[in-house]
Formats: sequence, C-alpha cells, structure tokens
Amino acid sequence: MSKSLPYSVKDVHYDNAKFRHRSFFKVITQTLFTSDMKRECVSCSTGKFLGLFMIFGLACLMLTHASKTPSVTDGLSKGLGTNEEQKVVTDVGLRFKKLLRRAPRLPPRLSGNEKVSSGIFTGKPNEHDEEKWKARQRNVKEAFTHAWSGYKKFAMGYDELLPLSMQGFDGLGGLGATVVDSLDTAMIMGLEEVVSEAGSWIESNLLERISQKGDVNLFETTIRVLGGLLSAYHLSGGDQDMNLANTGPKPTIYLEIAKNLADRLLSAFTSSPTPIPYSDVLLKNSSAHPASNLLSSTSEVSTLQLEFNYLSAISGDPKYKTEAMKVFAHFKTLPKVEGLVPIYISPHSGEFIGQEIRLGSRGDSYYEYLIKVWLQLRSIQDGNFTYLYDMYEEAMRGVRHLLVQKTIPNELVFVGELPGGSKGSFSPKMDHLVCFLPGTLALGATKGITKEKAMKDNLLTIEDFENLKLAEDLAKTCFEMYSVTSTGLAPEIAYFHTKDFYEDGLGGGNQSSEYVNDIIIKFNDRHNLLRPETVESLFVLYRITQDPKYREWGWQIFQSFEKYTKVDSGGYTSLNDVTTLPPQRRDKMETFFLGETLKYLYLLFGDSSVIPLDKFVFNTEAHPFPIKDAIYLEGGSNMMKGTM
Ligand code: DMJ
Repeated sequence: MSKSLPYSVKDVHYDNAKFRHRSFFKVITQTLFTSDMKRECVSCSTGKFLGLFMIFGLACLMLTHASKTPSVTDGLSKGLGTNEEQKVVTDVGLRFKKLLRRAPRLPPRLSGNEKVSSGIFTGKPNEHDEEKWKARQRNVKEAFTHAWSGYKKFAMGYDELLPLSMQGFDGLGGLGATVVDSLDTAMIMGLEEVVSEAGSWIESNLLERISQKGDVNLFETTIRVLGGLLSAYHLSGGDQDMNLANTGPKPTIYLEIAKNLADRLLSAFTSSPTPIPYSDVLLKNSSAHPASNLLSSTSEVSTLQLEFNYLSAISGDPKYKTEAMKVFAHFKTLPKVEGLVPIYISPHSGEFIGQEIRLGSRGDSYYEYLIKVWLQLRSIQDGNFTYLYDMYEEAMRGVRHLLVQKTIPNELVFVGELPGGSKGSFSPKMDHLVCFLPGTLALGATKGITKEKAMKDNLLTIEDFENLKLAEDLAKTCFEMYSVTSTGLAPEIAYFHTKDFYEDGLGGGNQSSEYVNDIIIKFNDRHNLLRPETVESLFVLYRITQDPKYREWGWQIFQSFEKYTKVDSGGYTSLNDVTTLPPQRRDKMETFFLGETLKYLYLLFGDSSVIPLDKFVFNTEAHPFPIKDAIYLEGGSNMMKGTM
C-alpha cells in the first residue's frame, strides 16, 4: 500500500530524458519532420497530406486486428518465466484511447556500430592492459597480506586490530570476527598460509567461543561470522564444485560451526512475538532480547536471509530458511511510501516506527537483500518469491521518484533522505553507505550477466535501463566523493549543493576537483572507516558494463588507501578527517576492510570469470554463496544431504 507524498514531485524528479514519455502527437510529428518523408515532402503540402493519410490508415488497420499489448516486461518475463500472460485487448475503442495516451516505450537496442566498435561492449582489453591489471591486483594482495600480518601480530583472536596502539579489541562480541571475515578473501587470493592460519584458529577456538560468549548483535554476527563460515565452506570444496583452498580444515568443520552458531542465533526469531527478530542474542544460553530502545533496524532484520537460506540448502534443514523468510513475508504486508520503508521496526508490534526514510544507515541492505534473495531463490519453480522482485522494483521506482536529485552547478546525481517520511522535507544528505546502490541497481538490471549479453538477448526492460543509468550516474558521484577531498578518500557522509541547500567553506579540500562546490562535508562527517561500498559498486559495474573507467577509479581509491591509511608496523587504520593533510588517524582496522574492501578491489582488477555474478550472490559483507538451481528447494536437495 503506497501513499503518495503531499509536496510537488516535480522538483525531485530524476530527469532521464532518454526514456521520457512522448505523446502520440509528438511521435507522429517527429516522424514526419525527421524522416526521409520530411526531406521529400516538406515543401509539398499534398505530400504532407498523403503522409498523414497513410499513417491514419495504418493506425486504423492495426486497431482492427487483435494482438498482444506491447509490454516493457516482455524481455524480463523471458528471464523469469513467471510473468502473467499478456492480456489480449480486442476492444477497438480502448486500443485507440491507449494509442492516443502514449507511444510504446521500447528498450533501446545495440546499434550495429556499438556492437563492433565500442570498447565498452567488446570487453577485450589488450595484452599490455592485462599485465597492468595483474600487477595492480598483486598490489592489492600485498595490501591484504600487510593488513593480516598486523592483525596476526597484535590482535589474533580479537574481533579487530587497533593498529596504532598495536593491540586487539573485541567490538563485536568476541568471536574473532577479523579471522572469519578475512578467510574467504585469502582463499580467493590464493594465500594458503593465511587460509591455514585462519582455518586452524577457527577449528581450534570458534566453537568454544560461541558456547561461552555473551551478547552479540544478530545482524553483525550473521553477515560477518556466519556468512564467512558459509562461504569458506563452499570455497574449500564443501559442495564440491570449487576448491580454492588446498589447506586449512575440512569444509565440514566450517559447516558444523555455522550450524551451531545459527542454532543459537535462531532464538532471536523464536523468542520474538512477531516475525521480526530481536536484535541481540546471548550466545551461551541461546536466548535473545531487544535492543535498549526496544526497536530493531529495518536493514538488520532483512539482511539475514541469504545466509540462513544457504545454510538450509547445504545442511538439509529447512528451519533456518523458514524463520528468516518470515521476515520478508511480513514486510510484504506493511504499508510503504512508494516501496520505501522507515528505518526502524518494532519486534513487539511488527510495525514500522517513525517516519525516517533513507538508503544509508539502518535502511541500506533491506533494498539490497530484496533483489539478492530473489536472485538466490528465483529458480524455485513455484514462483513464491516473485513478490521480492516486485517489492524491489517498486522501491527503486520510489528512489528514482522521491530521493534522486542533481547538484548545483555540475549536476551530480545523488540519493537524498526523507527525514520526516512522506510528511517531511527532502534532505540532500547521503551516507557513504548508500554507495552500495549502484552495484545493486546494476545487478538487479542484468541479473549478473553483462549489459552487452542482456541487450543482445533482449532481456532488459525500460526500468532496467533506468536503473542502470542511475547506477552509472550514482557511481560517478560516489567516486567524486573520494576525489573531492585532500586525501582522495570519501567522508562518512556528504551533503550536496542544491537550490534549497548550500553551506560555504565546507569543501573537501581538493581545489582542483571540478566538484568542490557541489559536495559539502560537515565537520562531524569527515571520518573514513575503510568502507567498501564504492569499490563494491565499481566492481559490479565493471563486470556488467565492462567499462575500464571503473577499474581506473578503483585504482585511484586503492592508491589513496595505501598512501594515507597504511600503518608501517602492520595493518591499515580508519581516519578522523579526510579533508586535511596529513589526515588525523583513528586507530581501528574494521573487519570489512579485509572481508570486503580489499576483496572487491582484488576482483575488480582480476579476471571476470572468477566468482561470476550470475552464478554467485555476495552477502552484504562480500561473502559469496553459489546460486544453484536445485539446492534452494525446501530443506536442500538429497544430493546435498548425501555429502554432509
Ligand atoms: C558492512 O558490515 C556491510 O557491508 C554492511 O552492509 C554495511 N556496513 C559495513 C561496511 O561499511
């Protein structure tokens, strides 16, 4: 149930001229005055009359023959096999009205020229380029080794490294989060020594920790620890079609620990009176409770499903998937604002709390998991999960309609916030966290295959193109959030110069950036936590568009991390202020720097056939799970059970 907003949408409409509606009258007049007919008949009024007469005759002929109504979802339905049959419209009057109302919006096709001559679509870089990217990929691998060595030396077994004070810190409940978050990155990079060290630590310590520890956050533990164990299970050969680890424990060790952990985490679902889980779990006695404000974050409760579904598939036990998917089934029933949802929800009432809408903190991965869980489950024939795709599409329409604006003076596209929900005003504020969205939009548009292939196979709808266009525009803004600062690293939050908002003297510090007047960085928002979202989107966009600019942007960002966040004694550190040189350092290496940021950079510079996006889905912490036709059937397949 979507309510529309009370204020004019004109100001916040994302102007995508390429696909703007054109009236029937415009189509006719444009055809007349731009085609060959124009050249031959423009000076001859009889010719014009005959031309119009012919078009009218043709229109009448079309109207008297019943046929399918053209639909922009035709291409998609081929991919899904779940769309309703098209309605056959036989009423001539109705068809005439329809024809007058709007011209059919057809997705663009690759022109012959684009197919053969555009570097973006051929996807074949020359040999010199390949060598360059292999060398850059090695640089990322060295960065990972440096990060791990600092962690191993000063903080092995702690959740995080404090690289300046050279000690460990348990900020995530004490399950050795960096070890588990890093493991599959080391597998993908072929770092056998790290795989062996991390794997042995997990085998010897993690079960004991799980059975003794107190409070952990359900979401953080699921995405980092459970997610890390599950992808390690797969990448070490757990379900037998890939083995990126020649060392470390047997895959079943990872699975056994994952099940033990998930069994305890399930208490967050089962102790709540609604399908919305509590936010915290006491691991040692498998009990759960709400956060101190009694609320759960929308993104947290809706970012558990990829992990629990995959665990059900490989363990053969449906209980994980059953509990986790109840959350989405419940969300389906809740009122939304054009598909957008408030950032808090009550596990006691099951209702949204407050009005605040944003795609940054507490909102972000709700939208990410709608499409990713659909991608994970879509091969299940009964089509029960199509509602996830519909919710995603509606939400992205809501984003384009209500949240997207352009900056002054250079028209950077950004996604703002609605702090007062449908009754409030627009805020031109964007968390760096929102930079996951370009990748998600691109993935949702092509379903993981290249844009070139999707276009050749006629799979893209008008909405897919609009989402891809927004993905590319927004990725540029995310990149400019880096290049506008003195350090070349993005702040945690940026504001944007619009006709309603500007604050002087709050630029990023890089005076040579074209966008120094478009992007505003407030004092409290100038920190950088080594976050992955922008490089994640660059990786996905590179895979999908094959445009080398995304690799170049990623390389620039990587060099800035190297220059300003590397700590000589080992590890990398967060920064307090990205706008001043030298930047003040913060003394924390977040687990996602190894789990996500360096993994995405490594994959961005590497061979696109590694972990292909149409065969794997990355959880929100960059842990890849395979998408397989059979294994997501209720309770997992027999074949999978046999391997346990
Ligand atoms: C990660 O833990 C995940 O990507 C999450 O979805 C958002 N926050 C961090 C990275 O910034």
